[in-house]
Amino acid sequence: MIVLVEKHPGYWKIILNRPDRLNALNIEMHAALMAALAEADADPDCRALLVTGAGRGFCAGQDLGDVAVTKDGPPDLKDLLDRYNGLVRKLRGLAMPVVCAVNGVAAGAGANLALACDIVLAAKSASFIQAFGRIGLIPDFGGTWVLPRLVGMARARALAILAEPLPAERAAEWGLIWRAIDDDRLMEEAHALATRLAKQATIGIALAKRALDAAETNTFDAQLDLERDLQDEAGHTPDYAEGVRAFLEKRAPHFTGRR
Ligand code: LHQ
Repeated sequence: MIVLVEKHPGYWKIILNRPDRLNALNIEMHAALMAALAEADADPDCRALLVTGAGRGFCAGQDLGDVAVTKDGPPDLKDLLDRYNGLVRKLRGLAMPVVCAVNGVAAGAGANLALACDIVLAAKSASFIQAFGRIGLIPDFGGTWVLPRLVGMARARALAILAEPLPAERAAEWGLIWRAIDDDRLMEEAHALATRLAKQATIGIALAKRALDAAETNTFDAQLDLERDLQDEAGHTPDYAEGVRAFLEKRAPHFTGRR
């Protein structure tokens, strides 16, 4: 299986599984990943995702073996990018938290796949490479959008133009990712985080994600209105009632993630 899905209590672990190619993305992997995301999305018992890679790499981006220029000219990159865009839109739009455990090198679309997730943990030995420039391409999979927002335009430009590896610890210092973790602790910590998220107020988290995404383009005034509307929606969830009740009763809440 090119993408493995492990079902844990409350969350699914999605593993990119082409370790001999450093989990480079091909059409089959795109389809499998998209199917796994859609299935997770449709399962109310799946309240968080954990995405990682098999073997020593996280994901080396597009499989370059599939996109070589032939005597007939370049492949249809527009068509390919439509696929990429569908996948990253699906991932970012998921109404649940997505943790990424970057277990090794994340290059090209592989780096931006990780950066599309909500909370990115990386092994200290891992690195992020905007490798596109090395082959004459531009950062895609949302890279040109997300990079300047995460690390500022000066660093985004240097990352895109120089295409040098950014080690995980530096990526955490720069705010590109949440945390760099000792290699031998990465998966344990990632599972602990997914377990914790699977017990949180899922709808509230989904609404917070929506608000943060909208903030990228909204005016302050428009964002205040959106916060009012989404807060109203959150305030009507059973998890809000339970959260306040548990606080007042001085006990831990039991959230269901249901409407
Ligand atoms: C690979 C790949 C790979 C195939 C490692 N493909 N085999 C969108 C639309 C349209 C067109 C193109 O792209 C895009 C988006 C993109 O993602 S563009 C960017 C594509 N990715 C890259 O340019 C990265 C290419 N890979 C690398 O630069 C290196 O492999 C890195 C720095 C990731 C890792 O280096 P090493 O740790 O030294 O490993 P390696 O290079 O020895 O790779 C291990 C094997 O994996 C090797 O095969 P082999 O048969 O020699 O063992 C590589 O050929 C293969 N591999 N990346 N993207």
